[in-house]
Amino acid sequence: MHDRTRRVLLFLSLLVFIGHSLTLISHGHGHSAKALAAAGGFQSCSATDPVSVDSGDNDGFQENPFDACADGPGFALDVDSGSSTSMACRDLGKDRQLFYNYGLAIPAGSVVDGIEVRLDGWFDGGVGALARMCIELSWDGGTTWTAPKMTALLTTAETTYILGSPGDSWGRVWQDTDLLDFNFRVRVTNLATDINQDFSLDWAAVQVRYTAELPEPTATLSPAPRPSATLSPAPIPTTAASPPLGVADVPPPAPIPTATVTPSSTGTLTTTATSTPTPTPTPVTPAWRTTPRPTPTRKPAAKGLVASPISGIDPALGTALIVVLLCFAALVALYVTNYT
Ligand SMILES: [Ca+2]
Ligand SMILES: [Ca+2]
Ligand SMILES: [Ca+2]
Repeated sequence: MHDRTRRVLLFLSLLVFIGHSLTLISHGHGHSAKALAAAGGFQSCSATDPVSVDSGDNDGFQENPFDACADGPGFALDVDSGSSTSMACRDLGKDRQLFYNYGLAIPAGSVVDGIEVRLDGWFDGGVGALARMCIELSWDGGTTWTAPKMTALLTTAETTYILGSPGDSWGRVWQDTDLLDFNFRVRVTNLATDINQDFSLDWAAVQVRYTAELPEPTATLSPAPRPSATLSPAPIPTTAASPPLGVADVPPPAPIPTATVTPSSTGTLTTTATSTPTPTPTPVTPAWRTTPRPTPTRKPAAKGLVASPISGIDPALGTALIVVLLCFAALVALYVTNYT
């Protein structure tokens, strides 16, 4: 295959390759933002305080309250809870305890789908005694509270109660900042039909389920990879006059302007093999690394003069040299004639 043909084919292949890369890149854009639903698992508090005003005995879980910030081994205890026998969560005669600093931070702009509160609790029981626990949530440090939710009736064995659900946002739309430690609070209220009941709480945990918007993928134009070696090497020429494949990085030989047009035996003018480089084996580099060779040109001879076939000397200059030589010869002849 002729060098020029190979170069053209390689150039077209590169164009197709680059175009395909750009198509793939353009198809990678335009994704719509995706939403990611997530739940961080039940989280433990790291702070707790009793509610000391209008809350029964005003001492909440007065024994080991911080033990309710971990699932085992200890537990918080509210002895002889409350000062009333009401079973209403907002009754002022009930002991209450705050739990907070849950570390519930979620990505800005996320939508809170649901909040679940887990209570591992029990009570000491008694003939005919009924007991429950209530949960309320605050988003402003305890100033405002959601409507309360109650557990089922407690038993005398530790039992896990889940209040809320993955899709229950407790009657409000939460901002992501509402869950930050300085805003979010859990309030536990102990209800019993007897003011001598003891309440035990092993763990008061919170899990938030939310949907986060994933950021739009950044559009970046990556450069097309360099063509691999399998694309580039040209097939080995089959003509005898073609130079063999050799060591790469050897510069190609300078063109030898020996191209001549000679009549063939058929009488038609054809370009003979003399227009090709010397048959001396010469290494060539792969096609993609070679630089275009200058095309040998043959200047037309000046009218009335014979073109210098190989030397490359300008005919006009050759003529001038001949004239100078003839003049010099004439001077020598004159000198010889006059002085010998
Ligand atoms: Ca108490
Ligand atoms: Ca437990
Ligand atoms: Ca515990």
